[in-house]
Amino acid sequence: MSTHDPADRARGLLLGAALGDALGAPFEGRSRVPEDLLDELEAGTGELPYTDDTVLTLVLAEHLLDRGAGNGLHEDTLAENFALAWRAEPGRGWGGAVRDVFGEILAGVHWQRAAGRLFGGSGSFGNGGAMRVAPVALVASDVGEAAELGRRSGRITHTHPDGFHGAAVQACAAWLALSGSPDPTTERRRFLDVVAGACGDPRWFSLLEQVDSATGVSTPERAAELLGNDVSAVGSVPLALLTFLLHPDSPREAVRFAIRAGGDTDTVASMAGALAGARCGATALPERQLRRLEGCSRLYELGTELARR
Ligand code: RVK
Ligand code: MG
Ligand code: MG
Repeated sequence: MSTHDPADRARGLLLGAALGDALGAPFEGRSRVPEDLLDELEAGTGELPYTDDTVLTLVLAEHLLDRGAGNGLHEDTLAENFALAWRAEPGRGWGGAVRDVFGEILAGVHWQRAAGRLFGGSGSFGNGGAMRVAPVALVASDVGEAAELGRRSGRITHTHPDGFHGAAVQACAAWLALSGSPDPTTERRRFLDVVAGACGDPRWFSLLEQVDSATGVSTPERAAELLGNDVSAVGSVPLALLTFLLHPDSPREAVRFAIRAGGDTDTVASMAGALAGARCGATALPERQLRRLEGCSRLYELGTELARR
C-alpha cells in the first residue's frame, strides 16, 4: 500500500530499484523464468549482489546529494563519476557499448563526443540511461523537471533519442509514483498521459498508448510479447511501467512479474521496483530480502539523506 512518509518513499525508490536488479540478475537473458526458480531464489539465504544498474543508480544518487537542493546535476562531473565506477567494478555486467564510452572519458575524450560517436553517430538506444535515472525524482520539484533531469543524465551515455527520452519517461514515472498522483490504481490512463506529456516525444506517446492497451494482460509472458523485454529503452521501459501499473501496491509482486517476463530481467525489475518502492516505501519491501541485499545500508542512508534535502 502507498505510504505518506517522504523518507520511506525515498528509501523505497532506491532499495526497490536495487532489489529488482539483484533478484533479476541471475535470470538476465532467459526468455522465460519459471515461477519455482524465482521462489527458490527468494527462499535462499545467500547475499543478493547487484549489477551495473545499481552501481550507476548509486553514483547518480550520490551526485545529486553532493550537488545539494535546487542545483540539479553537473554533466561533466557525473560523466567522470560514472566512468570511474565502471573502472572500479568492471565485472558488474555492463552494456557492450557503454564500456567504450567510459573508457574514452577516462582517456580524456569529452563525454558528448564519446557517446555521440557510438553506432556510426546515431548513439546508444540502450536502457542504461533509464535503468539508473530514478533518483532524479527525489530532487525534481515537478514532473517537468524530472523529465529534464532524466534527459540530461541519460544523454551523457545515450545520445540516441530513444535512449534519453526513455530515461525521461522512467524519471517522470518515478516522480509521479513518489507524489502519489495521478493514482496508478484508479487513474492509469491519466498517469500515462502525464508521463507522455512531460516527455513530449511523439514516439513515446505511442509507446505509452501501447502500455495502456496492454493493461488487460494476464501473464508476464504476454506482456513481454506485446511490449518487448530487451536491452533497448523502447523494449524495456514500457514493460516496467506496465508492471508497475499492474502491481502498484506490491513491490514484491511487481519485481516478480518483471522477472517472469524474461529478457532483460535485472533492468526491468529494477525500474519496476523503483516505481513500486517509491509508492509503497521501504517498509513495504520484503525484510528478509533486504537483509540479503548488497549495499542495503548505504542505499537506506542515501534515501534518508536525499529525502532530508
Ligand atoms: C548487460 C544497434 C544498439 C544501439 C544502436 C544495443 C546491462 C547494443 C544492464 C548495446 C542493462 C546494447 C544493459 C546496450 C544496459 C544500443 N544500434 N544496437 N544505436 N544502441 N544497442 O552498450 O548501459 O546488462 O547491443 O549503450 O544501455 O543490466 O551493446 O549499454 O540490461 O544495446 O546492460 O547498450 O545497457 P549500451 P546500456
Ligand atoms: Mg545489469
Ligand atoms: Mg539488464
